[in-house]
Amino acid sequence: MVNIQKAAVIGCGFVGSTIAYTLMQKGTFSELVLLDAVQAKAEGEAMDISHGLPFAHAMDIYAGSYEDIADAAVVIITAGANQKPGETRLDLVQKNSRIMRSVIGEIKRVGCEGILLIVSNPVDILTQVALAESGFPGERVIGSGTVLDTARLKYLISEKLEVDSRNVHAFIAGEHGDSELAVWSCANIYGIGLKEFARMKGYADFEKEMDGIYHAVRDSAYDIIERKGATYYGIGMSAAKIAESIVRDSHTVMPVSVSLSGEYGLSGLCLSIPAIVGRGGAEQVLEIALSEEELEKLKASADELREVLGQIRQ
Ligand code: 6V0
Repeated sequence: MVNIQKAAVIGCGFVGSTIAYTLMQKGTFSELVLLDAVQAKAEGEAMDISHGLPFAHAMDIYAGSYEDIADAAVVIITAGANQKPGETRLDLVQKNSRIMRSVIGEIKRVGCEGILLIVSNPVDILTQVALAESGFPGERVIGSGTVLDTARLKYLISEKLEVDSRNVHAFIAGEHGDSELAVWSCANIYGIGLKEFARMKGYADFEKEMDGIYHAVRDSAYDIIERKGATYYGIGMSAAKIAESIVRDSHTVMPVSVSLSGEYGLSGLCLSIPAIVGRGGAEQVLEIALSEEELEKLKASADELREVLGQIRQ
């Protein structure tokens, strides 16, 4: 049995605790279970976040066990290790894959039937690991993918064009990482083509600005980590929005990381493509007419992910 009013966050570091805090403020769920390998961390976060409840919505937030999450509708996984000095990216992938497998093993053991929302990095690889390990149907295992990158893209476009970021419709697809791509062919401001809108705002040639925006989006995490050591507010809002779309069954279109089965000629891996997100998870993967260049970039991004998947399977 799934309790649609209940969610769980596994891994209560910077990211997990920020997601929990965001969910508390939004009042999306009535029960939120926090879990961490360090039980005291989950307990401390549950206490601290609960102290905001008199200013928000009534709900129950507590540090629990895997048994407590058996009926959660959404299980958000942020557990993971950070890269240590001297450690390669592949070492980290292997370490986090092991963590993901053990977390999924516990989720299966308690018979959880909720939607898994994977946030730990590398998110596309770990979504694939979670999918394979859980044996759940593809729509029930979602990665936060490029939802955060898309928010960054919308924000940077809005800054450049001096328009409300909620009027910006544009998205990032592919890997949540260096090979991601901006799908400019679909970008518009309130239905007005991006370049046409830019012309109205006095840009004779917006192409150069678009290139700068893409690079700023792609390198955002590096730029933030260099300054403050971690990123968590943007992903907090992104993951909360995905969870909200599931619990409210809102059928929101978002570029989540999903298992592809033939769409865009790709299969056997997870990457970000706009999908309709509702109570069933990623209910429909949308096959959008991409430009030839975008399709090529998407396939190149898939190749990068396949290479890493091949290495961790060895
Ligand atoms: P953090 O602050 O080190 O927190 C990780 C937490 O996971 C710690 O509290 C650990 O104790 C806990 N943990 C480790 N192993 C387990 C386990 N087996 N079971 C339960 N808990 C465990 O890291 P932070 O919160 O900053 O980042 C978490 C993950 O999110 C990392 O992989 C980041 O790279 C990733 N991010 C993903 C983003 C995205 O867009 N998908 C964005 C930002 C960060």
